[in-house]
Amino acid sequence: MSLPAATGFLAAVREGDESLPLAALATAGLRDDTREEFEGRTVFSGLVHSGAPDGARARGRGTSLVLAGELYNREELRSLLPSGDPVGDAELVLALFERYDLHAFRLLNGRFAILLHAGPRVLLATDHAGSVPLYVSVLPGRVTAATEAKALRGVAAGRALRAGRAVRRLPGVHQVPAGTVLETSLGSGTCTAHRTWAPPLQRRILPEADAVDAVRESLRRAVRARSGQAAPLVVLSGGIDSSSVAALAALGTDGPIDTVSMGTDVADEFPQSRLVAEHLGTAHREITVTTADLLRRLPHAVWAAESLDPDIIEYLLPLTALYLRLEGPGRRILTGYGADIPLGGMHREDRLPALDSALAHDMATYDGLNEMTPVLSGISGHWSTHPYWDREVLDLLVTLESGLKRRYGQDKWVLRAAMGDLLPSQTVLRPKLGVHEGSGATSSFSRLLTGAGIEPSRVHQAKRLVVQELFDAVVVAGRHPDEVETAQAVQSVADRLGHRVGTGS
Ligand code: AMP
Ligand code: PCX
Ligand code: MG
Repeated sequence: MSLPAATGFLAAVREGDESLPLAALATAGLRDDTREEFEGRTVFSGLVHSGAPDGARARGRGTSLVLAGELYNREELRSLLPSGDPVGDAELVLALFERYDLHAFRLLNGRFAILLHAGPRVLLATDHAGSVPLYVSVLPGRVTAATEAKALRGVAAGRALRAGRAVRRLPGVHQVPAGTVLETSLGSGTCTAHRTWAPPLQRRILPEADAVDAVRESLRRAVRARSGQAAPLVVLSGGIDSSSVAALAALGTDGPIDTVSMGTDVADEFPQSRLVAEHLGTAHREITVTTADLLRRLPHAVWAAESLDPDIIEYLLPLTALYLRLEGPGRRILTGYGADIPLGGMHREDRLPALDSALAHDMATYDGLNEMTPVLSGISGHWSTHPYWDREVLDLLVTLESGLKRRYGQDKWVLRAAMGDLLPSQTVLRPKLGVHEGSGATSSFSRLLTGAGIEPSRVHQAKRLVVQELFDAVVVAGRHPDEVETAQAVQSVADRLGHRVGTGS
């Protein structure tokens, strides 16, 4: 099986046998809706799956669990249990829960969202990075949760939870924080958040060679754990992050892996990615999206990511457009996304204190941005995964002292040094170019706004408002993004901003 058993869910636990309208998710795939009774409680689960939904559910004595996503340290986890026991990831987590209770979630390295019901307790768990978003609405006797906020629009307004993050204009809907188990008591609806992972604050000192070896080995394991049975597909920009993932995936796969690079009519990184593809002998494809089509995908990016951050939406826009162009059966996609956060790659100056500050800030603020949501590729039936945000890789990269990250005038030095022998030297030395720059997404979006009469100084503010407008349409109002026009949202924002200037308010 190349995709996880389930890639998304909507689930509910009710006291009594109330029925529940099971709403649609943007994540594409087969749908399996199940209803089970447990001593006066009803558990519903609607899964988006790829042919074997049973692997995403587990049932014990008075307990049940649904899991969207996958685990990356299965062997380690199995070693904690009597041999030959659980098969699927859902069963594995439930068996660990029986042994460790909610502390089981501290053991997991994965990309998942989980609802676990154990008698009157309902636990909602995210992975360390919150990489599979999880939303919840809680009322006494009723807990409803989903991997997409829009699936909870029709649910009666839940109570305000201090333990979660309120979602814009969806009263009573909260997002479960990253690396958290939210423990709910079904009868009273009270919630307690238990943190299961936190970004490390300390920094480690390692000799160059040890740091380089550790980075190479941990990244190799993360890529291997994510590669699946069939050849994976790597979304390749030809930068050091994605090229390293492709190189390690190729090293661990019999036969060629697949790579794909996207560009637009204004910008692409085709020559740089072709160089890597040829070096690694991958089956490589180039996909060109016109700028008009790229901008038309803004509602889809917001629909999938459910993010209100205009910068994040700009990074995700070209990837959304790329995934939507990948036809055929669902693929397992590896990306280099996220490397720049623990390595300070977006930071373009030489001073270490500034690099450390940027890193500390990024590690303290990633939660809730949804930049690694699987829904981005899920809307076209694919499954994406991010080796740099593997729990072990991330712990290592964050903690390395910043002098290993910026060294000899290079950014992300430790990664470049670790991959030196597997990639062309041009690739190893290539300076960072963000996906929003390499595809022209930032400049195209800016031009769209200035073309609508928005002053350059207000473009960033206008982007934020356009994203909010799109969020209100495709998440809050539940409209399909094919029916929502970017141009209309831009016009409405231009009118609002114009009006404010005109009236001086
Ligand atoms: P970045 O860190 O900005 O290069 O982008 C994050 C990730 O998105 C990269 O590591 C690649 O996996 C992917 N990506 C970026 N640009 C492209 C592109 N032009 N074509 C395909 N994938 C890309
Ligand atoms: N990236 C980064 C992520 C950047 C921003 N996220 C954050 N600070 N939480 C990466 O791939 O690491 C680019 C384009 O660079 C997206
Ligand atoms: Mg990158």
